[in-house]
Amino acid sequence: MRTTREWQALDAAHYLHPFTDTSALAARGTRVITRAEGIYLYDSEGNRILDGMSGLWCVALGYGRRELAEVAYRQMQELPYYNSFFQCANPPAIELAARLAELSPPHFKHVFFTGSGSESNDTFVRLARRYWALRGESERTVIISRWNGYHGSTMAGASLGGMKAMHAQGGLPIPDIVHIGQPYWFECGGDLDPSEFGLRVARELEAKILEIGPQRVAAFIGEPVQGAGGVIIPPKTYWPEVQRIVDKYGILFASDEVICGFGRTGRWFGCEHFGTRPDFMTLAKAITSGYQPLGALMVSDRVAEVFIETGGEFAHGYTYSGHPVAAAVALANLDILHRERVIERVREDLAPYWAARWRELAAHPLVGEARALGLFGALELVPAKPSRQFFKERGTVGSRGRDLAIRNGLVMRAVWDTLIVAPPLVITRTEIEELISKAALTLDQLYAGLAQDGWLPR
Ligand code: PXG
Repeated sequence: MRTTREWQALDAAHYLHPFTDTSALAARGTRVITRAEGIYLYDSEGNRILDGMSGLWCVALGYGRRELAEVAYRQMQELPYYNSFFQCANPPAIELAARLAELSPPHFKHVFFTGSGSESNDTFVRLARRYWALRGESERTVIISRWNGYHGSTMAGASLGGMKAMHAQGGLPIPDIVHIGQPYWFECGGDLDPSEFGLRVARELEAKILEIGPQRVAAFIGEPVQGAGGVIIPPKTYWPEVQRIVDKYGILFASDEVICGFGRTGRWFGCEHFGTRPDFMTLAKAITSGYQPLGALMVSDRVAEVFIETGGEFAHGYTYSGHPVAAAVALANLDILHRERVIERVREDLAPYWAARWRELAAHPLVGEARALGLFGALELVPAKPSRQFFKERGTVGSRGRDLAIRNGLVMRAVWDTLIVAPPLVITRTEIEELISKAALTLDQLYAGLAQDGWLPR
């Protein structure tokens, strides 16, 4: 085995990391994660770290599930790969298609397989535009999305996303993708109460449709809860109003379930938690608990019927669409989610406990708001409560908090000055207590450090 220093040197010499400042990382040295068990990661220095982010929002069942490894091993021996292009399929992919149809809301019976969330969203863009073309409305090409949404890193995924820093690199968004405001009350709500704000921001969708011309709008896409944007839980009024508007204008609606899908909210899908009726669901991440890369696009009957009845080839697909090993692992992952009643346990037992404990962190002088839903958590760090003003150099305090958390043995993610967590769905109450106490310790240390450095009002 190499030493940490050797790995860091090789990494710095050759490895370009996603969403990373390469020279800063090279100076600091990458953290090498060597193994994991349950909800804990172990790095090459032997540190044990509670994984508050489920890998990257995906490891729902936690690490070290032998059953998933064995299924992959057997499938690799039986049939490691074959494509789904030339009138072929394989048993795990067929079984998974049927299983997803069974799990999804009843108006979903068809699925298109991909290798990731980004590819699922790209597939949505192509399918939505093709749907309108098949219906003889080929001028309907515009897709409406939201600022600060995250839908992936491919050209279409990053275009749908509302991250301006991503658009600035590489000439995005691609044509006919436009953005409206996000339901982020803490930052954007001003003097409105959350429910008024939820309605106001939902109605930006209607205003945008009218501005573009309803006959030009193909679809709207949104995450039920924005994950990478900072665990933004919309006011209760938001989604019903969005649903009313997409229904009124008959435009297609995609629920990006890449993070919310498979139990994060306490329901199988985030749209079920919020009561919306999307035409598409984009899936990835926890579909395999991250043990294999896999994505999928669920297609509603309304859309699938047009494709099937009109016929003709949909000229789109990936080498790994319907990968047999990924599909076999997904099936086993879904079996375990059922057998261990993981999602029911989140909904009925863990989520209420989690929400109560997490929201207590709002008593800390640095925390302007502590949001929780299902097994999501977010802390808004502010210099002076109850004002919802952020720190001046936005992002510095959050990163400092995240670094302290790691030193305390807890992975949290910083989105500017919002600290977020989304632990594995199999976390226990005792482990929740450990997570909360590590988060509280981190807040205390951060507060003391900021006070010392003159960041806090006296
Ligand atoms: N949609 C949503 C809602 C996502 O969160 C994607 C699509 C894209 O999935 P792929 O599999 O192509 O990465 C995502 C991915 C973060 C972070 O820092 C979040 C994601 C990816 C990378 C980083 O929170 N989510």
